[in-house]
Amino acid sequence: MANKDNIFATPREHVGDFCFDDAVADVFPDMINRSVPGYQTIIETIGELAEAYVTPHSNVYDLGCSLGAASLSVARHCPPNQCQIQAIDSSAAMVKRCQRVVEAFNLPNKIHVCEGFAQTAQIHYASMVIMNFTLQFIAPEERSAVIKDIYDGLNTGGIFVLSEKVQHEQSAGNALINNLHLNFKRKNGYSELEISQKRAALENVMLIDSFSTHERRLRDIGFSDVVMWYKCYNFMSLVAIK
Ligand code: GEK
Repeated sequence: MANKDNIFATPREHVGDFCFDDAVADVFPDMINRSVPGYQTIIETIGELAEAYVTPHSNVYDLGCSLGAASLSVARHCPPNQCQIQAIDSSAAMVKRCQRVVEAFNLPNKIHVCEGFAQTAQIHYASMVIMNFTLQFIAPEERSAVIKDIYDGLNTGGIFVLSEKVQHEQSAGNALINNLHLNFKRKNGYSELEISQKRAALENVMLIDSFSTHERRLRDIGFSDVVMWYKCYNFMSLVAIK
């Protein structure tokens, strides 16, 4: 059973910035499943997209892989030895655990786990690049350059899967989707204290864009199509096709 996320359950005098340290990595599966609506659907669908788009002998990149859920889904959905999967994360705590998870399975496709930043990942001969809730942690002014490097490293016909928390552009609609998400967290057992302390911790760390900002950026960089295949409350997942 996954370790329960109690990180923000006790009152703190000062709530510092959120970071992906050992404490977070230890409870991460519970945290993400109770916080992101449809997380398992997104992970499963990433595997289905890999089945359709990953070409023989190509590379797949999972930037901000955490414990490797998306990489594992790709590895299991593709035919044996179809691709090389590069799972990259900037958190040493995540990388250490991800390596252990990957070693625990006899996978049909190889996953290389390494510590590094999405901003400096060397993307080449890729048929699929995944950023599953990672871009939102990268400084807004760096986002276009990261996506341009992804675009350049993708083969024609390759896909970029981008999942993000988003904001609605009008305040009434934004309040509506935020409230639905708050109810989702309450129903999953988070207290008001946990919700408010986590919100404070993420305030300076997770800066979210709207769907139209994401779509414009992807199209400006050159992607030929941008498909929103998943949306629930303030969470969405896009596929951008080169
Ligand atoms: C999943 N994709 O389970 N470069 C690389 N990694 C980064 C960077 C960066 N610049 N900044 C943050 N990270 C996963 C879930 S979690 C989403 C992704 C969440 C890493 C960070 O260390 C963390 O592991 C991950 O991005 C974000 O499908 O917690 O909301």
